[in-house]
Amino acid sequence: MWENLKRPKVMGIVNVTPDSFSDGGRHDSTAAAVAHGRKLISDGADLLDIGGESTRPGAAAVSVEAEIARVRPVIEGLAGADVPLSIDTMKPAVARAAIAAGATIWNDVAALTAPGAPETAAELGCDVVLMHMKGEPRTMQDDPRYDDVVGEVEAFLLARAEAAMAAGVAHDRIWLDPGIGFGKTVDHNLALLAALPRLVALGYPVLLGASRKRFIATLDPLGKDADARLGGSLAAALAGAAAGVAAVRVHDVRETVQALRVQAAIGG
Ligand code: 8Y7
Repeated sequence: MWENLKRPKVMGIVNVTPDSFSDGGRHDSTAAAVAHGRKLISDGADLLDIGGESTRPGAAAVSVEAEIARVRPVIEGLAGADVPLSIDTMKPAVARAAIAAGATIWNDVAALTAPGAPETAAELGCDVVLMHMKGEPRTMQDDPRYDDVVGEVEAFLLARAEAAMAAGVAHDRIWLDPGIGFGKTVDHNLALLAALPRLVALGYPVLLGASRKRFIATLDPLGKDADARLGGSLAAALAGAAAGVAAVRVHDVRETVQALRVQAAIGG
């Protein structure tokens, strides 16, 4: 029946950066982030991804201490809620603190390339999302080039999965993510979205993050503002679902859950 058809899980995004919630101090931003997370759960989120460091091109670097101070109270505040929590960080020390506070997934846009990261992931015993990024956040959008974007992303992700397993991370804890928008032109992003079935066929759960990303505005100039990209975000999520991705990382949880439910019901 259509009540429990298979569809990707929906991972709701909870940003805990000082600019993401109008903020009169740390208590305010913690409370706002926890409230936002609870709202996303009531909207149907299956998972929450909590991040304290902006990966936007040009964003300021955050120290380990500052990043932990941002995310730990939010994870503690949401740990009682009944969905798995993911920590979005490139730093092993932040992942360690987040897992201790109740997170169970490490979402690493640097795919465990920081020193000691694979060993830390193995020791923590958490799930890990290995995402492809070309370059580093500050400069990654300065004329990114590939000979074969799909082949290079696939080879990178498989090599990072091998590195994780060599350090002791179990195969079934590893997720792969093509990293839409991370060192990619619109054509690179579109090639990767079209190649999702090939990434899914690698045998790891695939996470897709296309929500509100800038390529949508390239395809639809009226989507200049990030909050005017819902239609494109839903189109990408539905394409991911059709390709068999395990989860989609989104801002608009309610709308995404509804779209995925209808798509699954049509598919039977
Ligand atoms: C992704 C992500 C971001 C993504 C994974 C944004 C933290 C940029 N995008 N993590 N993070 N995949 N795994 O626009 O695509 O949300 S931040």
